[in-house]
Amino acid sequence: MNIRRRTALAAAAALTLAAAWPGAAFAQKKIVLGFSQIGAESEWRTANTESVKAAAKDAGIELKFADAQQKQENQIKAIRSFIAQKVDVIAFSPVVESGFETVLREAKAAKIPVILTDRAVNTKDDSLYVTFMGSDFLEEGRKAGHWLVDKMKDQKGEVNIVELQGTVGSAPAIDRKKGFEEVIKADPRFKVIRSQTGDFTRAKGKEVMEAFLKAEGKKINVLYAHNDDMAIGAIQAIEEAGLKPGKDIIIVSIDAVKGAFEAMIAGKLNVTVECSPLLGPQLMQAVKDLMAGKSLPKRIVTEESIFPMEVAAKEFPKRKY
Ligand code: GZL
Repeated sequence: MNIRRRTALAAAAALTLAAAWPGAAFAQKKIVLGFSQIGAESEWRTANTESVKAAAKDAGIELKFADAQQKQENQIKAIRSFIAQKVDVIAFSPVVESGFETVLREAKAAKIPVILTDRAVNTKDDSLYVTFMGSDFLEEGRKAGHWLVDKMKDQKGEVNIVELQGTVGSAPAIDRKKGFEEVIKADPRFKVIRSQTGDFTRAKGKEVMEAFLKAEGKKINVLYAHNDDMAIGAIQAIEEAGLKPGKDIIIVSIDAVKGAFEAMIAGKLNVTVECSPLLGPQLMQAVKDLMAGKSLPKRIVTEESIFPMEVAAKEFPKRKY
């Protein structure tokens, strides 16, 4: 039975009961949302979790929250558990783009709608999810590329770039790499001389940057990090190598979390492209609309900005994550 029919029947039943038993306070059945979160790998992810939990509370939605510790098998397990519990809606941020089709088919067979938040899945069958809400990662990569091309416009000679990629196979890592390269390929001075995953974490970002510095040393002009946490880890490695982050090595990053603003104010990070984690309110509104039988757009894009170090001190007090 589809959502629309189920909701109409529930409303009719409630009205009948209310008429037969006036004065009884019928508490509207609470919507139950099952949410599978990737983990707690970065400041961004922590802010995203806080936004989802606070918004569920404000919306009066019962939230069943599962943290997957960045493991796909844990997300699949959580989604199967939500299906078994017969939740009303399932939402999740897929840790990687592939490998979710089977479990999404199981949710469809159980007539439980699925909302993708933050990251997308790579599927030809878009009936497996109702909507995907989140950033345009390709555009974030392009913004990073355009900022760097402009920053280096008067620089003579080669611009040697090392790249810290996000989680292998994840939508943000794939598209931030693609969008950045789309822009810099127009100028032969720009060369990505090393590129490796730092898995979106500070610890791995530092470790990989140490290896880049050992291999390439003073040849490195620019670091492009797919998120601020890896950039902050890399900043530690650059300083431990006796170099000045933000000066000897220009650093371009993405997310615009608090740590990035603190690094820019200290002159150690040059720019961060905004990627908002504050998806909670939008998600709860989508859940409510879905349960009210409204249709949702297939894609809801979050509008975002870019913050160079020159504006960091002015913008920092206004930041919400
Ligand atoms: C982007 C999000 C990424 C962030 C990282 O929407 O999926 O995952 O850029 C986070 O900080 O770990």
